[in-house]
Amino acid sequence: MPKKNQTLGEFIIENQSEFQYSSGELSRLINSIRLAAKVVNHEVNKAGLVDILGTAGETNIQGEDQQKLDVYANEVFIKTLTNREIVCGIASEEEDDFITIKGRNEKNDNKYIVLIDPLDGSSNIDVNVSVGTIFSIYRRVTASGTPVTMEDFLQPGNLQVAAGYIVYGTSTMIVYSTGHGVNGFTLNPAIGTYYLSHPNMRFPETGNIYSVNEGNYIHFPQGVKNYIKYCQQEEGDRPYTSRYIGSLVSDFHRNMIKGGIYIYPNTSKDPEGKLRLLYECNPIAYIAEQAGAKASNGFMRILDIKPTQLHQRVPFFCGSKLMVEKAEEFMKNAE
Ligand code: P6P
Repeated sequence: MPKKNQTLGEFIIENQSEFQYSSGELSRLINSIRLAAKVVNHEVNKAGLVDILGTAGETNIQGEDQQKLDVYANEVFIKTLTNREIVCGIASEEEDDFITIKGRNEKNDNKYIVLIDPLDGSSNIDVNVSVGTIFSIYRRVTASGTPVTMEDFLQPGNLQVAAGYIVYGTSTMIVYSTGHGVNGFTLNPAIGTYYLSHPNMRFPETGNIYSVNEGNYIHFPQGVKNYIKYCQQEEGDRPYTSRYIGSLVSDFHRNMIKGGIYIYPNTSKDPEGKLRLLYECNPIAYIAEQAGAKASNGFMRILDIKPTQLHQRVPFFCGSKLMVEKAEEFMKNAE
């Protein structure tokens, strides 16, 4: 049973036996994500100073080339995961194609692949609003010792062995699961240690917050329009509260603590939706289900979707079980 204020390192060691595969490697994988998150957090937290230090594409006062933070975050996570020699492949929102990583002996005999959105919501950085990193972990399915192929990355979300996110907010937290519930760790920046602050996180079965960009209302499917009107009606515990940060990790994290639903539907402008299946929706859906919530595309479980492309988009309805089921009811009735 997780103990409050346990450090992330102690938690990983104490619980690695629960992991059904070679636990040592997963521990090292989670540890590498922990380290990369600290490095990115340091840069994100001084983003406001970038104008003094030099903006992206220019040189800062130390004469270093200033990078866009999402490009910087991408490089930090790829370099950290590569140096730890745990993964045989990485896919990232910032990379057109997947990256093959050779192990110590120049062989491809590492077992895991990672898919990552290194800095989601990065447009919020310039306005000092919270952003996040999202990661998804699978075992490779092609033969060990051979280079990874697209088949290793196009696995359905129900085969994830671990997933999680880092939210760079009023505090920096890592929230992740290896299939035995969800735990949240808060960084104490003074000493660079993460402490178990949110043991065994459970998503409230219902709630009164809905998160959607209502500016797109006229482009929404009729079922989404009808559900939004339902949220706004004066009846029972409604009208609900509308809260939309514009950063998936932050909206999801708040809803997991308070109860609520996040919706990014397909629209007439984006017929497939905006969010990416492999490194945004699947990991968030994994966390949601591990915490007792639901995630669908409006009609079917996100984790059962068989991916066909690395950067494919899907409509996304995610949050409190009863709220997602009500939204799915409106989608079905509007068909
Ligand atoms: P819009 C950020 O770009 C993101 O992928 C999610 O984090 C966020 O919820 C959504 O897109 C915001 O998109 O179109 O409402 O600005």
